[in-house]
Amino acid sequence: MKTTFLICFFLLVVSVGMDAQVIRNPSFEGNKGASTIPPEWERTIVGSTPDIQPGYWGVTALPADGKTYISLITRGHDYVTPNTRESVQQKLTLPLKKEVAYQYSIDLARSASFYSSNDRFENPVFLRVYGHNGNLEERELLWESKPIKHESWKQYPFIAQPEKNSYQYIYLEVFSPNAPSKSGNLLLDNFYFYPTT
Ligand SMILES: [Ca+2]
Repeated sequence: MKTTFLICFFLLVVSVGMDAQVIRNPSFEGNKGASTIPPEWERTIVGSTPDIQPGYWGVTALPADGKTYISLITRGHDYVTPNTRESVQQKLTLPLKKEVAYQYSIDLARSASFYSSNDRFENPVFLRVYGHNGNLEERELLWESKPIKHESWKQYPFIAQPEKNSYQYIYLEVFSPNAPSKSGNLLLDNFYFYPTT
């Protein structure tokens, strides 16, 4: 019994240590659907309605990892709700600490087809990764991708190092690289944290 307790305690300590900055459900696995979000992830702002793909809005790409992934869109200047964007976030088990460098990678792609009955969302967009503590007005940009034009998955390694504060939330949002903004999409999968210890 004592041995079992010690083993359990050791595993708990190890798991807590290794849990820091680990992304839960990093592969965005969940029940496919429009305007739905995978377990462990949260909606952010009104009008942000990510989808669990493939199978919706003409998106057919196979997952980079597992069975599902998510899509985020921008709505252009000529859309009924113009210049709006989708995003997702996760409250981390332990915060991203100020002035600590965390190594991640994420797989990104663009779907050549992404449409509703009246609109198309097929322009390239880019991803921004932020940290925040519940107030989006005070979020800090940690990394941004280039505009994602390719339709096959590519892995993007990046370093997230908060400079202003420590952050409880990691927040992913897409932007149009154009002015005026255009409607576009981004597919996201396999958001991976690389422990450095
Ligand atoms: Ca996946």
